[in-house]
Amino acid sequence: MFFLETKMKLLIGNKNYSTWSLRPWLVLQHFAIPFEEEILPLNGEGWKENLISKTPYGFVPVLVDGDFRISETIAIIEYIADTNPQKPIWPANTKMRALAREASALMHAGFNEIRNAAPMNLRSFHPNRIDVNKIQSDLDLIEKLWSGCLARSGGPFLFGEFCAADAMFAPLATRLKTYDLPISDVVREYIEAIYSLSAFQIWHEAAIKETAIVEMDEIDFIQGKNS
Ligand SMILES: N[C@@H](CCC(=O)N[C@@H](CS)C(=O)NCC(=O)O)C(=O)O
Repeated sequence: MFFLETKMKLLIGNKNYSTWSLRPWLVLQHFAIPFEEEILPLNGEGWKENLISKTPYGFVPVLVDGDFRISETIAIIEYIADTNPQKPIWPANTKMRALAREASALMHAGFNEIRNAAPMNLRSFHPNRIDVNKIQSDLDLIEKLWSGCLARSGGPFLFGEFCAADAMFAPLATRLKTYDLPISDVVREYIEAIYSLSAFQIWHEAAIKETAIVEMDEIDFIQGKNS
């Protein structure tokens, strides 16, 4: 008897802008888990209605595995890890795994200053546009968290080898670079490790070819709105 194994599908937003989509996509790609992707644009007429019709709650990413659909980035990554126990998606050591989940939870629930002020925009470079005073506490937390993890693991990633926690922080790493924010050498080196990852490079290459504009993620729009 033959069983036709269907590939999982990840529904994602525009690669230039969609931070949440990048995270599970990186996990699937880096750990060589077969998947297809479908882009649901976050721009253009009727984009939200399209999202609502194709996703459980109107947001991407969503992982589709046969007739099963799961949304929320953390839940998606946990599902990928549970269904691929042979892949080191989380650190093997129980305490390190707990700390990697702690870091991921911090990212999922926090860093609102920098998220609001400096949207991911992979094809752009916007130095001197962000008022650093307004995001200083997030920058301090990044320094503390990342340098602590890197000192403990020895790098190049937060827990040594690339894991789900690095995928969670990859969009934040791009924001630090895009807006040329003040960071230590340790943090700069970590950002370079993310940019050197072949899975990230594949996403990045596709992102910078995109031409669609998501206004709410453009710094001119955000700063115009807030001024
Ligand atoms: N908490 C969600 C956040 C998902 C999210 O906000 N996704 C954005 C794209 S990066 C989205 O779908 N935006 C559509 C909207 O704002 O209506 C997760 O963890 O996946």
